[in-house]
Amino acid sequence: MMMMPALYSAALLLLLPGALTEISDPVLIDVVVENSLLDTHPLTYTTHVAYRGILLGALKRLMNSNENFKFTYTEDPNYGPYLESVNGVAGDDKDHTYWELLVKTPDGKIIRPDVGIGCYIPTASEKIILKFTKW
Ligand code: B12
Repeated sequence: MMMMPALYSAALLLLLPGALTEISDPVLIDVVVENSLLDTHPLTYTTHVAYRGILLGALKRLMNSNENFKFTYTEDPNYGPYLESVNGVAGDDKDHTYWELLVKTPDGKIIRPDVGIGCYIPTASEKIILKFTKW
C-alpha cells in the first residue's frame, strides 16, 4: 500500500512530456484577407492560436497585436459568432455579400469549413482565407 503514491508519481512523470508539449506549443497560422469583388491585393498576416484553440481567439489576438487588422462579428443565437466585417468592409444582406471562411491546408488544398469562426480549430501552417464575396 505504501508504494502506491510513488507508483502514481512515476506514471505521472512518464505522461508529462506529452502533456507539456500540448499546452506550450503555439500553432502558427496565416490569415489572408481577400476581396473577390474588388481588384485589391490579398493581405497576409501571421498569428498563432492556442493548442486546440478556436479561430476566433486567433483573430482577436491578431487584432490586438496588429493595428492593420480589424474585424467585427455578430452573435447568432444558433450558430454563434458570424464574421460581419474585416478591415472596415462589411457584408450586407441587401447586396448578398458576406465574408466566406476558407482554409488552405499545408498540402495546397482549399476547403470550405462547415462551421464558423467560433467553432473552427486551426492546425499548424494552415492559411485561413477570409474572402469577401457574394452568395
Ligand atoms: C443561407 C445560409 C448562409 C448564407 C446566409 C445568407 C443570408 N443572410 O440569408 C451565407 C452564404 C451568408 C452563409 C454563410 C456561411 N455559412 Co451558412 N447557411 C445557410 C443555410 C443554408 C440556411 C440559413 C437560413 O437561411 N435559415 C433560415 C433562416 C430563417 O433562419 P436564420 O436563423 O435567420 O438564418 C440565419 C443564420 O443561419 C445565419 N447564418 C448562415 N450561415 C451562418 C453561419 C454561421 C457560422 C453563423 C454564425 C450564422 C449563419 O444567416 C441566416 C440569415 O441571417 C444554413 C443551413 C440550413 N439549412 O439551415 C447554413 C449554415 C447555417 N451555414 C453554415 C456555415 C458553416 C457558413 C459559413 C461559415 C461557411 C463558410 N465556410 O464560409 C458562412 C459564414 C461565414 C461568416 N461570415 O461568419 C453552417 C453552420 C454550422 C455551424 N455550426 O457553424 C450551416 C448550418 C450549413 C452547414 N454547413 O451545415 N450561410
